[in-house]
Amino acid sequence: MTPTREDRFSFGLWTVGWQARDTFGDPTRPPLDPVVAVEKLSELGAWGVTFHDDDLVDFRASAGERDFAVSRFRKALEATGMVVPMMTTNLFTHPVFKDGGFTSNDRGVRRFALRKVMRNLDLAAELGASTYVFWGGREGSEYEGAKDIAAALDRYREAIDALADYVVTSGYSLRFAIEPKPNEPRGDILLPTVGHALAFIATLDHADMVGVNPEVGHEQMAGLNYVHGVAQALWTGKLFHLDLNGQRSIKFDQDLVFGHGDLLNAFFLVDLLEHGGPGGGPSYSGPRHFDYKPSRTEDFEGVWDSAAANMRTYLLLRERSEAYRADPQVAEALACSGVTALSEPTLDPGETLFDLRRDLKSWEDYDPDTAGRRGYGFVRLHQLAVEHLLGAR
Ligand code: GLT
Ligand code: MN
Ligand code: MN
Repeated sequence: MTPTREDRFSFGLWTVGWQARDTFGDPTRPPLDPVVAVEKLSELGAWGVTFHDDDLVDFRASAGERDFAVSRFRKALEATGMVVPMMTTNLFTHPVFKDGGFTSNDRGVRRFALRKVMRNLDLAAELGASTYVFWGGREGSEYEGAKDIAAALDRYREAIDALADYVVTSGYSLRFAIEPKPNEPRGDILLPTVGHALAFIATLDHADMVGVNPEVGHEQMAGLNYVHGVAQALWTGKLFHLDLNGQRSIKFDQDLVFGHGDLLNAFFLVDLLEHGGPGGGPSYSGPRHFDYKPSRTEDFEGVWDSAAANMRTYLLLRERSEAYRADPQVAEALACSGVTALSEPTLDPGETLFDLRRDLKSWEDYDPDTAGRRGYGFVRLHQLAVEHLLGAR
């Protein structure tokens, strides 16, 4: 269960570097040097590190300070072999963004936000990142009357279209991934779920280069099933990246260690990512990215323990999912439950609904009462998953 580079585990600098400042309390940990983060994560077996512009160097820093920070960071990457698979922009901390970046009611703020993203896109291309994430935590409102939602979506689209155009024109090979979240810090955030984001993406000029970055806790905050959201993103070819962590039910964003929330959902997630659906649906080959916050109670030892825990839990779940898949009783239960039969198209090849109307077996001779008495055996199937998860099989 030792992570290797092939596992493609990555962490945000803002995760292990979180100083644990919350709404009610001061930081409980000192700042963490990004270079130390790279070195420690590398030692633990991670493959990549991701960051916001301001995680590395404050956006108000001078050109000299910025160059110095970037070159130190680059040296740490070269020395460890760590890569930067994804980068993103902080459009939420500074007061200028209190009403949003791309969708602020203030046009000057919107133009400033575009500039802040552009300069970091240049750096992302320079560092070889392949994905650029957009988490619009401040794009939203507390009051219905305070935001014209149609106009805000127009401005959001305008921003993503313009930035995609900038990437294409600059010859960068970056793809965008929109990260949904229902609320926090705003009362309500635009593009609150995977479904909203997918519908928005379909309206974009460069829809082909924009996908989603779903986070476990964010879907669960909305009471949604993360595995279902990820499966639909995979099905549409839009799972460009993902944020793994843990969440306990509908409450504030907890950002717990992966698996420390809904463990069964995490099991089925790993099963889906690694193998695709039971009927052979698409699987995922991108980074396994952890976006968690080491709990406020932890010192630095706890920070590194929790970073390692994310990867170890993923590997344990992967091993459990392989045992589940290889179990002949599971195969039999899947068949009895009709799970695998769902892959068969409902109509025969070339068959139309006019042909179906002539098939007496489909209506005239079909007995819905008999069909309605069928047991699906889903509980037995699920218990097999629980037993594999508990190591009982
Ligand atoms: C922020 C947020 C995360 C996002 C990050 C990307 S920043 O910490 O809580 O979910 O993925 O901007
Ligand atoms: Mn996230
Ligand atoms: Mn989160």
